[in-house]
Amino acid sequence: MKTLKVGIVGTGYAAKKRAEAILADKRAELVYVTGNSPEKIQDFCRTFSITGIDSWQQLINRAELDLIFVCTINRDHGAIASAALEASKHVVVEYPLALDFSEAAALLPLAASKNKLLHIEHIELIGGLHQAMKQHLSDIGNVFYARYITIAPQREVQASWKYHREMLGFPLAAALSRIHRLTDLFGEVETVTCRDRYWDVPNTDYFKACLCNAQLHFCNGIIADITYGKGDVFWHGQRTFEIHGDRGTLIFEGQKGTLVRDKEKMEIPVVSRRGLFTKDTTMILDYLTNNVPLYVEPEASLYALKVAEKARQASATGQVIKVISNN
Ligand code: NAP
Ligand code: BLA
Repeated sequence: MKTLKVGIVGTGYAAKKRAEAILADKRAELVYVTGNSPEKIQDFCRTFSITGIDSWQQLINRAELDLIFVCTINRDHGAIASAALEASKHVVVEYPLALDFSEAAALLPLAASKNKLLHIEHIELIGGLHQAMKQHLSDIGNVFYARYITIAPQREVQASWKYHREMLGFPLAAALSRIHRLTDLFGEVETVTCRDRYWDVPNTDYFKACLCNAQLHFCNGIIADITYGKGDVFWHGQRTFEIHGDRGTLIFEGQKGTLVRDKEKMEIPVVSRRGLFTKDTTMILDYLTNNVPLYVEPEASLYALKVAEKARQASATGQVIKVISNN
């Protein structure tokens, strides 16, 4: 069997996790990497004994490559994925597929026309928290309300892509897993409201903190609140997911899960968040070598991105925005 030759765009956390996973799997061979700075590319090449390339445009056109991992800043995902598909490569993108919904939507038919894989990583779905939540959803009766809060305080915020409006994108598109966890559990969304706020660094596109608060009204009547905040205005970190049903409540605080019912309070074990990029990489190679179906379809990621786009419109206009499934 031919080994799949792989190129990676990016040298950060996700890229390193991918490189480790590829090196540990005989079905693939890591060949090239490119990134944002020569020093980081060089370090990466030294660590993984591979070859550095100056630009992503050159990398995706290397004839010997079969598979490209897009592990760079959100702003560039769509352009790189598009060019890589045009060059007839299989493509894996760390979420989001693109920041712009229409740009992302065009990539699905492109992948199909090229007969190539387009996989958008959504490691949150294969993580312990989501699996535990799914497993226990039937224990709480009819769900009517969910609340998902992630707040990450950060002292001395540096000028990085994660605090830059264009490079990061709209917070709920950038942190797409927040919406995606909910659409995976509860299905289609009818309407969205949203407010966001930035604490800007004057005269730049950088900010030191942001807060984004959306409410999703699902077609089945469930209401869900999403709060996403990060930066130097926050002093207490939080990662809380609550689901309220008419027979019980599921509460996850960090990795600690609890089921509350009547007089009963039961602890729910949650598997750690480590190893998810490896799991995702293994499943990609299972698909490409043995046709084993992947755990998520690009359509599901695209739908979450559509809801994020509607949330962006809601916050820009202050209006309730409809999310209609056929546009
Ligand atoms: P990261 O560690 O900050 O790495 C970011 C990469 O982008 C680095 O190679 C960095 O290069 C490069 N970069 C920074 N500024 C750039 C610019 N202006 N132009 C071009 N490239 C630039 O971030 P990460 O956590 O790996 O995230 C990468 C992607 O994976 C993001 O889309 C993120 O949403 C997604 N993702 C990450 C995780 C996770 O657990 N980390 C999970 C799901 C999805 P330099 O260091 O040389 O600047
Ligand atoms: C998601 N983690 C992300 C994303 C970024 C980071 C940029 C994508 C955007 C988002 O959903 O917010 C970055 N995460 C970090 C950084 C740390 C971190 C810099 O925890 C610093 C410690 N990711 C990691 C580490 C783990 C990790 C160390 O960098 C866990 C051991 C897991 N990150 C992780 C998971 C997701 C994610 C599971 C998917 C999002 C989710 O679960 O909802």
